[in-house]
Amino acid sequence: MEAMKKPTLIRNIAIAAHIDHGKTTLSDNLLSGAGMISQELSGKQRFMDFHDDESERGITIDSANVSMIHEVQGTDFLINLIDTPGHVDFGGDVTRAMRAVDGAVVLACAVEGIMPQTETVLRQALKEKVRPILFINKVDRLIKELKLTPEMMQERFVKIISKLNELIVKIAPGEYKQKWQVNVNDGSVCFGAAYTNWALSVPYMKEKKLNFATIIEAYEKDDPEEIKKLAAQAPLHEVLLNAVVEHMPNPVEAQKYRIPLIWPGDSDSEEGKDLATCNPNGTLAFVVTKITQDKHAGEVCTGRMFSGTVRKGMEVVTSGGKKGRIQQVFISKGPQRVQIEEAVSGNIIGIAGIKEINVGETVSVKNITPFEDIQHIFEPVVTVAVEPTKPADLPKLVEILKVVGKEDPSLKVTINEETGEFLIAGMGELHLEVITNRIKDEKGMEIKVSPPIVVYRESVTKKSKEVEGKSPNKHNKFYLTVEPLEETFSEAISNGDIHEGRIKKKDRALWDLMNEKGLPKDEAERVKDIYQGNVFVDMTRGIVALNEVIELVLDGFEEIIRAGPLARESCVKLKIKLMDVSLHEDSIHRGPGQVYPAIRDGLKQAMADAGSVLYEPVQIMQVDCPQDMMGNVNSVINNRRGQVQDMIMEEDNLSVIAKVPVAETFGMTGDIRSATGGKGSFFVKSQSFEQLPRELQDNIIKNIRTRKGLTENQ
Ligand SMILES: Nc1nc2c(ncn2[C@@H]2O[C@H](COP(=O)(O)OP(=O)(O)OP(=O)(O)O)[C@@H](O)[C@H]2O)c(=O)[nH]1
Ligand SMILES: [Mg+2]
Repeated sequence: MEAMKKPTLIRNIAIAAHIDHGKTTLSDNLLSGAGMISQELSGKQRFMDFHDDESERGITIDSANVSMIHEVQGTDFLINLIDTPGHVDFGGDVTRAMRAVDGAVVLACAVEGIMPQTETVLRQALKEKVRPILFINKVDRLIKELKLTPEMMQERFVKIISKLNELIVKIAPGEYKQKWQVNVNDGSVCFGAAYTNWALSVPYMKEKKLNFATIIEAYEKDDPEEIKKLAAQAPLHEVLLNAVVEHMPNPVEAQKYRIPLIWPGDSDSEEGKDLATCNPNGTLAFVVTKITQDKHAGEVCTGRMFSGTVRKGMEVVTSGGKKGRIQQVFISKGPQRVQIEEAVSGNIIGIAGIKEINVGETVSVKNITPFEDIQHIFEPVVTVAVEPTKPADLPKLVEILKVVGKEDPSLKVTINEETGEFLIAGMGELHLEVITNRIKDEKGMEIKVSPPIVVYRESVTKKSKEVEGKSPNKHNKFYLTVEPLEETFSEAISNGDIHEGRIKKKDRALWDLMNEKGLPKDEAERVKDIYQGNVFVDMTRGIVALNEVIELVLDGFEEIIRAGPLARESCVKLKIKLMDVSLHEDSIHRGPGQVYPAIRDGLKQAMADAGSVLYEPVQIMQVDCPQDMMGNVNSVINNRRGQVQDMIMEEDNLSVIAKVPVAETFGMTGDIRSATGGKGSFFVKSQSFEQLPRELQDNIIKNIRTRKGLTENQ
């Protein structure tokens, strides 16, 4: 494994696509090409879907990684590959995988083309400056099922390629809109059939004198031996991995432009230079992108080495402030792990021995600026309550939930103080079903699970008057206003252009950016905190001793954001301005016990005056079905408070684009199936929060408050 020691010989890639487009089949076949699983079994064995529930359901739930060697003209390259899930409920795993890689092979099924989740995974890749190339899969179906001629096949490819390129223009940052266009002539587009193990690209066809007719002929003979011959002439692994080596950046090239995006530290510092050059002799920097529990090794962290060398026995610190010693260093081969002595920058590896670490954290030998948090596209909006069947099992359940929450950072686990139930929030019904089943089957714990409910958000509709928040001793007064945050600014926070956190330094560049994103200039210069999509601005001047209490003020602000006044759901899109303050002269009388309640009181009043409202999660979804089923599909949507936004007809297929509140989507899979005689399916395109219809608000607030056991004044 010489290539492992030379970053320029490494390529780190993710396989990403819409559900069922063939990612795992393709990954399996790349492995068999590298001699790691038998040729006969690949495509059928599902080596990369090694969890029991994955093979039972036939879908990928966890991303899995594997390292393999690929030779190009006498040089061995190391390919570290991550197979990612396609179902939107497991999209968090895709986002996290993108931190570890520099390139993504985006698959598109030749029949279905670019689907909603294709756009989402592309977005996830480009957000981390991960370069996409395209693989058009299931080409056999164009020949066998649709009986297309070579010309028609080409037409279809052109359509898929242009659609992807349009999306790249739309989503990619700046210069990459053009630089990262995929092109059939240079080989950054390949096509084939993962299932039968062949692939082609235009350069490869020229080199080997193959054309579309060759493929069609092979299929027309209707003899499996002919397809095997085709696979021998144009082996999938050779064609695709050649393209990967040629078009994907190696870690040294990639880190030059990725580090400024994902690492906020000083680029002129020693560490900054090590990271930008992927220096194997530099300061250690390893970012955790996945944590799994292993019976023998304990907690295993998989992640990306961005600089330095990690060795067995090394003493390290995490960005969470924990110390540990590296007990093992691994490379992964799907379910197996192979221990190695050391690994240099540029690799994707596993390490064991550090406890109390979370996904996203940075591991080093000293305190260095940690990497940016990994920003997820969707938030967990569906919740179930769980409790042990036997009350005596409660402590064990607490331990299990800790592990579950760590292995899957897309989950949010909280406890309902009133009822003692645990609330698990996840991305959707399927996500929670998988997680609660794993608690039962894999962790061996009997639990009762409630039906799913959605989470809400609190916000305001207009600007409040200036209100006075008074401390219990009446000596400290805070004058506040609250109003809806500028939409453009809110977007800039959610897409990561503006980072969250408290702002202590004078930072002209940041002020300008905030102004450009929609905050008035005088406010931008006075922002003190950006928290969960809300902004706190200090408009006061020259208040003596305010700097001594400002951290407490911000604590109070964040507390209200986490649990708003209407129903203790978290707040979004608020701009809170501190207009004036009067403080007790003696610091003893302006401690946390005085400041917190004053801020809470002020914000509650201000929000009530600003017309507080509840937001509910809504999904934009695409329902695909035959055209004559339009009426049936529309009535399922209408019965669920949904609105049809668009209908696209293509050949015999109809795609209905609709907006449906998440609270109304439970059980929808079954309804669509029966409304379409099994021929329809739906996919989530995007998700956001929208104001709940007024007429539902009072009732829903009442229900949430009862569920949470809140009294009138809480
Ligand atoms: N006809 C045909 N079927 C294929 C091809 N590649 C994969 N499939 C089939 O498509 C289905 C989905 O394949 P997977 O590899 O599990 O797809 P995936 O993208 O990993 O699915 P998720 O991870 O759940 O999103 C399986 O039934 C495969 O056998 C192909 O080239 N041609
Ligand atoms: Mg899969």
